[in-house]
Amino acid sequence: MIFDNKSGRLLADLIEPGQKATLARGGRGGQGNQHFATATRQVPNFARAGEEGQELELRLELKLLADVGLVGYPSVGKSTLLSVTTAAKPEIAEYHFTTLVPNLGVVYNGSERSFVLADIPGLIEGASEGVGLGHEFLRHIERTRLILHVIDISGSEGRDPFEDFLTINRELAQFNESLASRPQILVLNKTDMPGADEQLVIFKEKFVAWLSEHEELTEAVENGAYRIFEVMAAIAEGTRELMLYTASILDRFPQEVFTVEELPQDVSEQQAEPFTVSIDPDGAYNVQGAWVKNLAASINMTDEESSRYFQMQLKKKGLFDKLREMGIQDDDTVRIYDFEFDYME
Ligand SMILES: Nc1nc2c(ncn2[C@@H]2O[C@H](COP(=O)(O)OP(=O)(O)OP(=O)(O)O)[C@@H](O)[C@H]2O)c(=O)[nH]1
Ligand SMILES: [Mg+2]
Repeated sequence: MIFDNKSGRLLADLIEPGQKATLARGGRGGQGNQHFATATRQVPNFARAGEEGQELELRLELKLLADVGLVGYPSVGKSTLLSVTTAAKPEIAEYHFTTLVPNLGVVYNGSERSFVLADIPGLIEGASEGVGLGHEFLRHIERTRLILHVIDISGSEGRDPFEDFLTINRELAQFNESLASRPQILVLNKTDMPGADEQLVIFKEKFVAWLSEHEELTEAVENGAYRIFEVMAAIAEGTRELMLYTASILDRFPQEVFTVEELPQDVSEQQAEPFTVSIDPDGAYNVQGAWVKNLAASINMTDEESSRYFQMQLKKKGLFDKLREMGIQDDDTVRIYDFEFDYME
């Protein structure tokens, strides 16, 4: 995604390989002195400098293009899930924030639709305000169609699994409302651990109550989201069913489309006024503008032919008409950047 750094406007959103966008145009090229050569003037003393191009300060943002994103607390088993369902080999360990950068894998499901699965670093409370690592990576799941919300259902780290679910959802909402409304599938992992069975019962009760309070999710539920899958990622138990199901409902959920704003004007429009004229305190007529500046810079004023060419260009662009309109008199001074000359009707 390419943003204008000053205004923050999104100027281009490149999502296909090889896609291109022109954001700043170059100026018209210059012409060397040979361009002005004639039979009698083989080595002209003047050339025309090129026009200035457009300048823009851009901010480029990389976003992974995954269909499905894995989110959850640290150490709940996101990377483990990625490793048993794709060919990716992410690092897996029992300490928090094992995953430091997002990992991608492709889930192949035989004849079912294959899809790209993104594993991002664990989120913790406060991630959207910069605590923990996850905030940096949430943008990578902004384009996903579906989120697999992984939860340690055994509560092995002493947290309440349902509170985890709510906390992570709050994190998503704080980062971006549209991420909060991204349909989810709940992946209750570590069902092999002590305590998991009891927690499962409690979790499901709370979840059913929660769902009934969220009418805005009805459509997503009807399309197959907000189902619970119980897995043991470590031994790939239940993971194949999970991925087959994910593939089967994926295309019911669209990928978020970002609005690209209109490109800035091109150079010719930007320089529609070739010059502006103002009157300096000393009474001189001051001519300014990119076009005239370029022209003046390219002219060798000591060369008679060159200065004639310069005057002809100014006349063509209507400078003298403009000066007359402003009431210029013979012997008044005209100032064009480094040059000054006396006006003579
Ligand atoms: N008992 C049990 N342990 C599991 C299961 N799945 C994963 N683990 C373990 O949980 C720990 C964390 O797993 P990871 O896959 O690294 O967790 P993560 O969510 O990617 O963690 P971060 O990258 O730190 O956010 C590892 O020690 C895994 O072996 C499971 O089904 N049962
Ligand atoms: Mg991980």
